[in-house]
Parts: sequence; C-alpha cells; structure tokens
Amino acid sequence: PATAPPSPPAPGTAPVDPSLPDATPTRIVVVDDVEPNAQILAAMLETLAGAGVTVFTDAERAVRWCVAHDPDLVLLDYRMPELDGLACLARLRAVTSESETPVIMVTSDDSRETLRAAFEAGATDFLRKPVEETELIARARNLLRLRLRHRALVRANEALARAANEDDLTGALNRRRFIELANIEIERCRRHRRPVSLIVIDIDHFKSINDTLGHAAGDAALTDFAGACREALRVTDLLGRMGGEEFAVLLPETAMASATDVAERLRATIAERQVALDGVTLTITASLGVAQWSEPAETLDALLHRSDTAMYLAKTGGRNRVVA
Ligand code: GH3
Ligand code: MG
Ligand code: MG
Ligand code: MG
Repeated sequence: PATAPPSPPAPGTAPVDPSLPDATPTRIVVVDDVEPNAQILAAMLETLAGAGVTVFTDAERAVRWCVAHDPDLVLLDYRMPELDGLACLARLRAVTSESETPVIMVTSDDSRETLRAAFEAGATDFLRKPVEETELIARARNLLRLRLRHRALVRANEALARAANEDDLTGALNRRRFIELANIEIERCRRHRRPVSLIVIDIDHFKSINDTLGHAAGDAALTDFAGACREALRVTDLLGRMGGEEFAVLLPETAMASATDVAERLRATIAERQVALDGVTLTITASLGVAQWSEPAETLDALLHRSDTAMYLAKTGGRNRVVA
C-alpha cells in the first residue's frame, strides 16, 4: 500500500537541519562552571551530526585543552569564578585568531556593556541564557560551516604552496625554492658568523636504470632516493632537487669536516639501500661533492659551482664516493 508523504511540520515548528556536509566530525567545547548548565548545552549540541562535545567546568583546564586540541567551536560561559569568560577568551585569542576558533559567549546578563565586552574580547557570537535550542543549533551550525570552509581553504592554500615549492615526484624542494631558502640561510649564517656547507649529489649511471627497467621504475627509484636522503638529514637541512637526478643539500651551522661526515653517511645510506621495484631489487649509488661557504662575499652560485666541481671529481674518481 502506498504510504502518504509525511505532512510538513506546522509553520514555526520545523526543526533546524543539524547536518553538516558529510557529517564531518567536529570538536565542540562547552565551558560552564555549573555542570548541569554545561550538560544541557552539550545535549543540544550533540544533535549536530558529527559533533563530539567535551564539557569543562574548570575554565583553566578548558583553555589548556583548547590550545592543545584546536576545537571547531567553543561555548563559553560569561560568569565563572576565578577565570571568567572574558579572561578565558583573551587567553584563547592570544593563540588563535577569530577566524580560527569560533567562540559563542553565553550569559544571562544581556546588558549592552556585556555584549560589547564580549565582542571586543573576540567573541564570534553571543547567546542569552536560558539558551533556546533552535537558536543555538542554527548559530552553531552556521559557525561550524564557516569553520569547515575556512579549514578547506587553508588546506587548499597549503596544497598550492606545496605545489609551488616542492618537486612533485620526490617532495624535495624544487630548484627555485631551494635557492630562495638557501640564500636566506646563508644570509643568516653570514650575520651570525656561522659556517654553512653545501653538498651536491648526482646519482650514478641513472640512465641505465631507465634504459633497463623503464622510466616509471626510474621515477620510483628517484622518489625512494629522495626519501632516504630526507630521513638521513636533520629537519633544518634543506634538500632540493636541482635537476633530473641531481640533488643539493644545504647544511646550516655546519663546517667542512661535519659536512663531509654527513655526505659520507648519505653515500653509505644510499649504497646500502635495497630498492624494491616490481619484483626487481635495485642498488643505487651516488657521487657527492662538498664545499663550505667561504666568507665574506661568496654567492650561492659560486658555492654550488665549487660543490659541483667536487662532485665531478667524485665521478671521474670512480663514482660512489665523496669529494670534499
Ligand atoms: P653519471 O653517473 O655520469 O651521472 O650517469 P647518469 O646516467 O646518471 O647521467 P646522465 O646525466 O647521462 O643521465 C641522467 C639520466 O637521468 C638521464 C635522464 O633520462 C634521467 N632522468 C632525469 N630526470 C628523470 C626523471 O624525472 N625520471 C626518470 N625516470 N629519469 C630521469
Ligand atoms: Mg557561570
Ligand atoms: Mg647521474
Ligand atoms: Mg646528472
């Protein structure tokens, strides 16, 4: 038997649609010194799809949690002993901007002064007690939607920055970005009279890998190679892909002797590595040239050239070696 379509709710009683796109998980924090008050708000907010609600009655702990966990929405009681809503908000805003963490101030005091103080302290929105569920859900959902859109934009921005600065295949810095960052680093070391060194790495007989296993295998070998280099370096070292199978490493705060040690460690790491590619196990070697930046006026270009010359000597000397 055909079922009648559900009748529309009477005007004014339609529930607010609590859904977010794909019910994306969101973290909501409710802070109220009176536990039952906090629980009422939490119960309302839990009807939002994907919402995980955490309740705090201790404002101090709430702030610490928020700083550590970066929630998507905070409901903040205005009147609390010790750390009140405004003080809480000031602490939060010291580490997160308004676009980052939306904060709804909740208070029974609806004086104009309180309202103004809340917004001046960086509140995103304001609700009066007793909180009306439909209003809370509607406002919370709007703020969460904006927050998710903001997060998506931030991610898209990061992806763009990566695409502009990193080599697609290996994730190493691309040549342009490497040169940009290396110049900044050299300038910093110049100012502080600190050493800085550069290693140029060129894979040995790489053409034969392409010729025997194909270009895709060559690509995979390059990705593996860059990953192995990255792992063997410090986070402050810069790894750049300067051309096809040629990489450069800038080592801040590092003089010739240590840079040579690093190069030797890289060489050994690479040579000992077994690269598994489609059933074939491959060993790769590389030739490395090391040079230390020489004060006061050497350019990055000149430094690269000296490392390149050393690398070429490593090639003519038999490959799989370091020349400093
Ligand atoms: P050598 O020991 O003298 O350095 O020999 P080599 O074969 O490594 O040097 P050569 O410069 O003659 O060849 C480099 C090869 O690297 C040629 C090129 O096809 C290959 N190559 C460059 N970029 C890529 C890439 O992105 N992917 C793949 N698969 N191969 C690449
Ligand atoms: Mg209170
Ligand atoms: Mg080569
Ligand atoms: Mg080459």
